[in-house]
Amino acid sequence: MKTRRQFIKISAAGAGAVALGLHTMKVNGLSLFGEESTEEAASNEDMTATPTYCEVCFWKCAGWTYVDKKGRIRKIIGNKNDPNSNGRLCPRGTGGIGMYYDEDRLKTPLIRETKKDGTQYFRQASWDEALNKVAAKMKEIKEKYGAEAFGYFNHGTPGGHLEHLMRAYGSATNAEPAFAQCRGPRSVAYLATYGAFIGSPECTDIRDTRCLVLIGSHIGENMHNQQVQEMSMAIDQKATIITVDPRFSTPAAKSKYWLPIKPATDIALLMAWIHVLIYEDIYNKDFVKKYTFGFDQLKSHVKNMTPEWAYGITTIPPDLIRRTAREMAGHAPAVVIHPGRHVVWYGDDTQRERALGILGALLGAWGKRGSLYIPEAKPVPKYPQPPYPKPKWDWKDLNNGKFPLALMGITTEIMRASIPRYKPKHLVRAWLSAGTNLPLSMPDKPLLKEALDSIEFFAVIDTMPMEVTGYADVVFPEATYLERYDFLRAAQNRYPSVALRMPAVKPKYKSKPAWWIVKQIGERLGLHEYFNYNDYSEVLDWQLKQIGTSLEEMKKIGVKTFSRETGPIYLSDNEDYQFNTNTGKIELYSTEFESNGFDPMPVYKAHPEPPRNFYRLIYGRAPMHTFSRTQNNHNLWDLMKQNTVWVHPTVANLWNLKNGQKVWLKNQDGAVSDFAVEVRVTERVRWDSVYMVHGFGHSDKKLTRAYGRGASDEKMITHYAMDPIMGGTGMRVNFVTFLKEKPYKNRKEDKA
Ligand SMILES: Nc1nc2c(c(=O)[nH]1)N[C@H]1C(S)=C(S)[C@@H](COP(=O)(O)OP(=O)(O)OC[C@H]3O[C@@H](n4cnc5c(=O)[nH]c(N)nc54)[C@H](O)[C@@H]3O)O[C@H]1N2
Ligand SMILES: Nc1nc2c(c(=O)[nH]1)N[C@H]1C(S)=C(S)[C@@H](COP(=O)(O)OP(=O)(O)OC[C@H]3O[C@@H](n4cnc5c(=O)[nH]c(N)nc54)[C@H](O)[C@@H]3O)O[C@H]1N2
Ligand code: SF4
Ligand SMILES: [Mo]
Repeated sequence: MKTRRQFIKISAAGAGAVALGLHTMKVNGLSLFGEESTEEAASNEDMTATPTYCEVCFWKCAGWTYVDKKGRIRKIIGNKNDPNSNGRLCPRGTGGIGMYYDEDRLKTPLIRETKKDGTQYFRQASWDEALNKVAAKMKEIKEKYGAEAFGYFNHGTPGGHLEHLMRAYGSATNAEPAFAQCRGPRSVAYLATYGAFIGSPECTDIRDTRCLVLIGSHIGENMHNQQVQEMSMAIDQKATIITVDPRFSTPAAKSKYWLPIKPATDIALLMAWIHVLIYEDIYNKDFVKKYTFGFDQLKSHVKNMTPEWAYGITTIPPDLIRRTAREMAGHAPAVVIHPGRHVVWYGDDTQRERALGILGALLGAWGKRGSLYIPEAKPVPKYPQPPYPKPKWDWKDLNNGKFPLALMGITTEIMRASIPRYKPKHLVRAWLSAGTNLPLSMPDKPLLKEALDSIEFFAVIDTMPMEVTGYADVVFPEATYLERYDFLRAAQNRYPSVALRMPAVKPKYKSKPAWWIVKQIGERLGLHEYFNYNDYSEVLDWQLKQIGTSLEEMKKIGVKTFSRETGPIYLSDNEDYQFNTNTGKIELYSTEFESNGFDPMPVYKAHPEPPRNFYRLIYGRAPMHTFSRTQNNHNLWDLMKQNTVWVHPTVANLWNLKNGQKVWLKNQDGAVSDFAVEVRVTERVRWDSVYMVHGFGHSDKKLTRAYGRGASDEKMITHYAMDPIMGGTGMRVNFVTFLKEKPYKNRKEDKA
């Protein structure tokens, strides 16, 4: 029997918390160094500015890092030529310096050891020892079971470097939470409907829209920079905003119409809107005739999906459904039906995304000013290296014929394939991860724990002692984004642009960039031809020269924009456009779904209701934090230290809960929150739901600021609804109740 993989709280021994000896400087109200200020602000002339793009979230805004004469990072500001940021960073981006100064950072490589009494702990190791250990394990796995048995989880830029190593090694057994826990359903639905992706940054023409329709998307709390800026322009230009959300979100407060929908019923509302457009004859006939396929089938499909029918399901009055549909039609085609981003809600999410795509097509809201524009990115040539070997099997084979339209690996399936009792077609024996904190981003903790107990080996590349590093056998400390070269950012936008990230300062402690870590491992595996450079700057310089610039020039400008090569941003009226679908048209009726045995047009199906005394757990973002990665960043911690649980006053009365009272949450499967969370009594959430900001409730003590603050939504998500089309895990299918008494005794670490 294998011993269980104990979660190790990284020991402070030798990792010594260092007094920073730095003083506070405030930028946009953020204290950058986390201590009281006596320091004079340095002027820009006294500092050097180096280009970067932000890694605090995945919008990847480009900016400048300012370093003073003493070599200290003093501020990060946006790059004016960058379309993603227009020269302004969001609070998280400005506070990104806190990632560099965080004294809890991983400082050296660590290796798991087991004492005679069975307790496990981390020992500091040299880079050589840690790299040798991982390379030896990779060799062993490859010899015994094939490289494919080494699975990996990746996200963000470090994840990209890890992917390069693993593909060169021979494995494509990978998944990232950014697909099956985020935007996977959107990608699959828009590909089937329009033959194209929405992409990131989303090609939403919010800046010039007349009507913005937000289904859950909580822009303003979801701080994706350019979208927030464009929404505020749209508000200034008096565009109509329609927000559908069971919670009075930040955009709901700016909206002409707020539709406080009963959660899990959006498909019914969308189909009723489609009904109104068709049966009131206010859809865009020319567009539908010219560009779409399956209108007649759609028309008869929605015949009975009237606003009165939807009212009974969604609780939105028929009159309001009609008025909002007419409002959209009145502004068409300058309407943005926002496709959302984190869209794994109820397991029928690909169908809901299809409904959004269909609604947009009926309004002709595609390729027109103020709707969805046609984005373009600059293709950056691949550095000359041999092609990757073809794995004998990959992530697709682990789906066992399920989820036929999945475009990327499915996290939960790789976990299941790591557990022998599930008798997977291929057993995954070891894992690597970079840039993802699986214990806080994956539903079904028991599955993750069982998978971790089953695998032979796990190595993690991270910057912080996060929950994920606690389960690793080897931990590699990565340098933060401010201390490293990285891939070029070739963002899609109205105009293509490329941005450079370069080190502003040397890596602190013994941290190293991911590109260096994977090169070291690769070379130990004999994969030299895939790492045919000494420094990543050589790769960048070569790539930049292929696209008409150079590293030298980019160091001065940071961002280069290019002219478009694929045609105009908007479609002209007399143009004929072939969509990359089976029929060459926008498929209102999806031939792809039909041939795979799925409903060719969306159908509303009822979802389970909360049991008595339970409330649906819904969650979202707060402007000053990103997922689980920023809670320990002192700048952002200053702005928001914990989450709360939003409870409607009726429910608060029923339970006699007071504002600010601490409670524990328990879900339908008996999972209890690790820490207490404060109640926020507010009419801004429906009575049938409670709301929490995701990312809090950290359980690793080494996160000295974030530990024990608030509760983790993830801990309450033991149940999820799999999307049969692409494997997304619908996560808003859990119900929680309140515990007023501490559910555990004598726990030293409990702060409540
Ligand atoms: N319950 C619940 N689950 C969710 C969500 C939710 O709202 N609620 N959201 C979902 C969504 S939309 C997404 S996209 C995923 C995101 O899920 P993840 O990809 O897991 O993102 P994070 O939680 O931010 O974890 C990022 C990890 O990367 C580390 N990190 C940060 N910067 C660097 C770096 O430069 N180098 C390295 N090597 N590591 C770094 C952080 O310390 C952290 O451990 O989560 C999904 N899961
Ligand atoms: N500040 C900040 N910004 C971020 C991120 C971050 O971590 N921090 N992460 C980024 C990433 S990767 C992503 S994917 C996006 C995610 O951001 P979005 O794509 O905007 O995420 P959603 O899950 O749609 O938004 C949550 C909203 O959905 C509402 N909601 C819950 N249930 C339902 C329902 O049944 N129907 C409807 N109509 N609404 C419902 C909630 O009340 C909440 O207001 O945010 C991005 N921006
Ligand atoms: S939106 Fe904010 S956190 Fe995200 S990349 Fe831009 S500045 Fe950074
Ligand atoms: Mo996401």
